[in-house]
Amino acid sequence: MSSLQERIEALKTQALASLPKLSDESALNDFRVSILGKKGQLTEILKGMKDLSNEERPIIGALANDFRDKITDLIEEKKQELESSKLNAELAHETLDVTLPGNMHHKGTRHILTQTEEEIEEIFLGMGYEIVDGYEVETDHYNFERMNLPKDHPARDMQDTFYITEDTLLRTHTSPMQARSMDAHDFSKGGLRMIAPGRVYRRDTDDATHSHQFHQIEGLVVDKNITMADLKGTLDLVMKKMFGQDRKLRWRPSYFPFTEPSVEVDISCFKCGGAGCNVCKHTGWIEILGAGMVHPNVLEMSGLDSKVYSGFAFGMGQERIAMLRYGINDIRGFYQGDLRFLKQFA
Ligand code: 2U9
Repeated sequence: MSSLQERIEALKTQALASLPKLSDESALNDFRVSILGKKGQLTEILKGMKDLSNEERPIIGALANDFRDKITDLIEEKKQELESSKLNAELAHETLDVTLPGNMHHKGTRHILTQTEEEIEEIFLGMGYEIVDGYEVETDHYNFERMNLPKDHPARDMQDTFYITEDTLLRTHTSPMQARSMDAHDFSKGGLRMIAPGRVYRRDTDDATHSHQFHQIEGLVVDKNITMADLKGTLDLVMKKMFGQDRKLRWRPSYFPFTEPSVEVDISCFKCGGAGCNVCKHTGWIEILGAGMVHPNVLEMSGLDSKVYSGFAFGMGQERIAMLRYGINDIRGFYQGDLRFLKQFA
């Protein structure tokens, strides 16, 4: 037997004995390099091939190739074995106990005023109204002048507010958005139907029923031939959707500078049906909103001919609606962020 053959056999014996003892991938890699690498033992042995006779060379070559193929296969097998036992060990270690209690995630809810607003918006969207969001900081012009409340008008006293400059203020109603919408609307393409929900401000002393900030939803319809019958029909439908199909509406004359004629609207009590209870203060009726036909001056200030165009407008307070509905007796609850209050309306 040539010495190369002996060396290959010896290497094979030694390699086959060591391979099963390897316990990790890094040791396996070192093992591979020590045999098959550029400076590995097999490579070193094969350098002696050049000194062999022509008869010996193919025999030793075949032996070396067999050994290289076998050890390469065995190394690959060992690699797979090490990988799967590593994975099994990790899986055994990371076992998930599905019986452990989870972490509680507290789910919030929309604020009761948001819920009230969205419910009313849905009703008007269904009737083809636009919803217009707008500025809380307004000009004197849009908040008062355009609402037919010139500088010396006594009704300004009821809507005193917070002034930023002499001409810039926190809006006292959402009406400026209606005026802005009228300005922007192209009446040659048809009438305007819109509601403007949002926060408004007034100079007030906060108590259970008053707040210096509250939320309104105002509506406006302007087109040719709009009459009080349209106003009555619309509000009758909306109030029935909100408070029940059995509701009756009562219309009382009133005064607002921006509407003429103006009305205040009561609904028959949704709790007692009109017999008298604590909700309706034993009158059978609940004051729910104000409304009227848009004052000709207000139309004219938007550039509309009040002999051709007419409109109706209305306004209601979101807090008042929610308070009546849910028996809330202190308006301050809406703004304090107390979860005990808010969670009741989940
Ligand atoms: C334009 C023309 C007319 C809006 C109107 C009321 C009647 C009204 C109050 C209800 C309770 C305010 O929240 S509240 O205090 N609102 O009674 N609002 S008519 O009239 C308009 C608005 C804009 C251009």
